[in-house]
Formats: sequence, structure tokens, C-alpha cells
Amino acid sequence: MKLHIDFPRLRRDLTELGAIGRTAEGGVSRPSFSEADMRARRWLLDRIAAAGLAARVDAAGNIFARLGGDGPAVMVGSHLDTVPNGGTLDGALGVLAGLECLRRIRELGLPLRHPLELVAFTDEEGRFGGFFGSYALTGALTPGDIPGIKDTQGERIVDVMARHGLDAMQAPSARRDPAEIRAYVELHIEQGPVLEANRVPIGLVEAIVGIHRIGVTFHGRADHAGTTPIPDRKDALLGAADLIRRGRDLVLAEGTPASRLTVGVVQVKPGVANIVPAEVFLTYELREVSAEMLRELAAESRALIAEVAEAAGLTASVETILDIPPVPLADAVKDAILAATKELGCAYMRLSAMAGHDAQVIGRVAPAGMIFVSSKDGRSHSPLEFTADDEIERGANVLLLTLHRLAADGGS
Ligand code: HGY
Ligand code: MN
Ligand code: MN
Repeated sequence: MKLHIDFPRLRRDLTELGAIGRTAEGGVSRPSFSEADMRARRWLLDRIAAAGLAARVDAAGNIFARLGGDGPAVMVGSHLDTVPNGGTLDGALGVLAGLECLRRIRELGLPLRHPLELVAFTDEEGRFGGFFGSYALTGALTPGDIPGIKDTQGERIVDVMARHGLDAMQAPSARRDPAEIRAYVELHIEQGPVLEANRVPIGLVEAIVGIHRIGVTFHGRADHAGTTPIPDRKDALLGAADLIRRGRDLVLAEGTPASRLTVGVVQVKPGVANIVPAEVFLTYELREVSAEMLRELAAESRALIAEVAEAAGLTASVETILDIPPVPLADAVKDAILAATKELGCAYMRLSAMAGHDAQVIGRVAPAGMIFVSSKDGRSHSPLEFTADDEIERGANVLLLTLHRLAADGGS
């Protein structure tokens, strides 16, 4: 009989974790370092201990569990944090399936040539910009960045982590030498419609989309809503509205079918019905799988921001929130995933990841790979996110065989 995970045990873990931060709509809210995220972290530490493994938390709040001895590890993981009112699988699946794989390999006493290491990364989803944990691990976080990292409510990560007894300024010390990472593998739901439309259960991810996220502030002038004639106003919201519409037109006209633009946050000041908007902040997020196209769209968008500001009599300031290039995934890891799918006799297809993942941060310094399972109706970042149990089980078994190949048979 082939090596396989204990699915009922994984299912129980997913259900228990899915109850932490549950919302009235049936979704989950666990923004990074919220009370729910902290409870989820404590729950995971308990599950790691119950599996007979030693847990470690680094200075960035990343949680680890290791199986095997010294030397470069085969890492497996994802994130516990969620978007507000998100689903129960985005992130949780990769962490809990990874834990299940370590547990299974341990209880079967399978010999390992290379250690296995589970990781749950801090703030993948971006309450504080995203990828805080994987940036720290790969040395991409510098002390100078940290005091300025805040959420959209203006709360600084330094203050939020301090409330939980953590010193954000120490996060860069979580850096690991890339030579310690033999490979990184992440199982994730696709979060899009491709696998389902093709009726294929497993996705072999070739590359992960790049993300260029900026914060744009239009500065106008507060005026009386009744006494100020329309042509005399400096209405900051007008600039924002113009940018949202013309940015969309720009990306549709100049981009590729894989280009995306999302304005997900708009904050109006003073936000009063009878005052002309004086200031508007918005997030403007571009995604592309071609690095060159992403750069072009980013440059054209900046020119557009200046143009719409001028046309509305405003000034605009722009700050970069996230700038992560597209990342091709490693052949060595893809080969192991492919061999695992073949061993299980399940169909697969190659595709790009259109969501961001810690694998693209790790993939810049070490060999990384991703396995996708399908998402019903392509829904995610929503309480309607769903993947059938048999698909989850299949994906976790592909993960198990992949890890086993990389850690037990991986040569040298
Ligand atoms: O935003 C993303 O693509 C991811 O879900 N963090
Ligand atoms: Mn997500
Ligand atoms: Mn995710």
C-alpha cells in the first residue's frame, strides 16, 4: 500500500482551526496578530507538541517544527493568518497538511536523509503589507523598514507585536542562511477557476504572479458642500474616481489577460457628507506574471496618477507598499511533485499562481514549489471558499509523497 496521510486527523485539524476567528457569515477573520491569530498560533503550538515535535518561534513570529537532525531542511508550510472574513483553507491547508506529513512520517518511522521542517509564516495576507515572516526569513526585511510598517488603520507593527510581548525590531534576526533550505513546498487551494474548469484535481505551479501594490494619496481642499461651486473645488475623491476608472482602462488596453488591477481600500477625509473631500488614500494593486509587463504597467500607472491629479487640481503622493516580482518555481521541486502525482496516478496540469504566496519569497533564495487543489467556483478571500474533502486528501497525499522524495531519496 502506498504512503498516505491520515485524512480524518487532518480533517479534524482543519475544522478546529477553522473555528478560530469564525465570523457570522461562516468565514474566518484572523488578521495577523489579532486575538484570533494569536489563538490560532497557540492552538498550532499545542498540535505540534501533541505530535511529539518541538516547536520554535522566531523573532518575526514564524512558527517552526522540525523532524530529523541537522543540515539543510526540506521545508513545508504556508500561513495561519487570513483576510477579514476569508475562507478556512487559504493558508491553513498548507500548514496543517504539512504538519500531517511530518506526523505521518514520524509515526511510520520512515528514515530521512534530510530533515523536514514545518513553517507557519507571519502576516502573509498583508495586514502589515504582507510576507512579513518570509521576508524576515530570507533577509529581505531591514531594520529601517520596520518602524514605518502599519496597517490601514494606522496601527504600527511595532506597537501591535509589543502588545503580544514581541519586539518587531528584532525580526531581521529571523534571517536564515538560504543554504539551510534544501527545498520549500507549499500546498494551497488554487483560489481561481482553472483546475475546476479543466476537471483536473492537481495543479503543478510553474510561476507565481508578481505584485506591485502602492498607496496613493490625493490631496485636495475641504470646502462647504453648499456654498462652493463645483468648478471651484479641489475634490480629492474626484481624482480617486478618475484613477480607478482610467487605471482599469489602462490595464485592459495595455496589459495581458493575466494582468490585474484592484483598488481595495479607499479612505476619504474628513468623510463628512457636507464637506468636499480634502484627502483620499487608496491602495492600487497591479499583478502580472510577466516581470516586464508589471514594470510597464507600474510606470504607466504612475504617469496616470500625476495626470488625473493635475486635471482635478490636486497633488498626489505615492508610497510603495509591496513590490514583489513574479517568480518561476524550481525544476527540482516541480519534478518531485510530478513524480508524486504519477505515483498516485492522478491527473495534473501546469498553471500559474495568480495569488501571492510565501513560496514566491522563499523561491527567490532557495528551490521552491507549489501544489494546487481546485477551488469550487474559483472562490477565495470569501466565506464561500470551498474544496471537497477528497480533493484535499489527494492534494495532501501528493504533498506527502513529494516531501518524502525530497527528504528521503533526494541524493547527497
Ligand atoms: O493577496 C494574495 O494574493 C494572497 O492571498 N495573500
Ligand atoms: Mn489569501
Ligand atoms: Mn494563502
